Amino acid sequence: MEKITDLKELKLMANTIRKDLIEMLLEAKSGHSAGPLGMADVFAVLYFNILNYNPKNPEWKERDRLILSNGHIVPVRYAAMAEAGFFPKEELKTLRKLGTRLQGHPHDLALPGLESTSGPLGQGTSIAAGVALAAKMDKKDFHVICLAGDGEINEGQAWEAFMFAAKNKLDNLIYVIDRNFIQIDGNTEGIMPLDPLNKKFEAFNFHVIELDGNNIKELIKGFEKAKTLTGKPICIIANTVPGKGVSFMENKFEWHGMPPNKEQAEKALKELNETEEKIKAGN
Ligand SMILES: Cc1ncc(C[n+]2csc(CCOP(=O)(O)OP(=O)(O)O)c2C)c(N)n1
Ligand SMILES: [Mg+2]
Repeated sequence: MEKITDLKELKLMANTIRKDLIEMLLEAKSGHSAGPLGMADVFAVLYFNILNYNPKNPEWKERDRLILSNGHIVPVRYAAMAEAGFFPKEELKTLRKLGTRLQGHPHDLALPGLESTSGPLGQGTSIAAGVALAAKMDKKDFHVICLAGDGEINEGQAWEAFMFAAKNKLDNLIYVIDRNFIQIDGNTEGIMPLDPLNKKFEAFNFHVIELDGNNIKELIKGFEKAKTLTGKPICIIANTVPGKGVSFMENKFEWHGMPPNKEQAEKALKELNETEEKIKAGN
């Protein structure tokens, strides 16, 4: 992959991914807005700084594995993959269309570069733990990065997999939680309180790193540190703002599973274009 180290370039990439997202969701007329926008910085950092992969050879055996457990945020992965050269950007407009490779939830067999099929929440944790254990048995030194939503870990299956990962000392597993405090129908702490989440993961024998998931510099530092930790699996609690970058979507759970209409998309793109100019000007 082509590594970008310049922070400004990475910020611009995250902003471009956000613009791609708005255009895709408008065209699809259905899909999720808040989670993907909130995770655009994480995806810019993963695909352009952290992950080892080859877009021209997606099955390369030594690649890092990115398991997307919260499958509903997959549009942000498609946008990052298109920017990274896995497929042409025009294909982004086929999101959720009949026969597309870009299904509303990731279909592993449809699109090279996805690592698992997901949508049913909780399952990706088990998949990732299994892949990490297999990597250890095969003496491979790639990392397995699993992304999950905070509401997602209401699912008991996730906690079974955490115990399994800790028991097997899967220090090649980096489990990233999108800590955005929303889920499908409200605030996470009102529906099923998760805090103190850091202490829960410590008690489950994970290394814990907490960071601002919308801060490119902190993300790079956090992932780099995570790669050096040993003896236990790693949990990165990434505090993000759902809907980040589009002011009228920020922190509103109603945007969990709703696309923008034409007027809203125009407003969002105007805002993101202004942000682009600000980043270019160095603010
Ligand atoms: C097993 C299962 N139960 C319910 C759903 C429906 N569902 C999809 S996303 C979601 C909310 C998950 O919350 P979170 O992971 O925090 O996602 P966010 O709203 O932050 O994007 C729910 C309940 C599902 N996909 N799978
Ligand atoms: Mg959430």
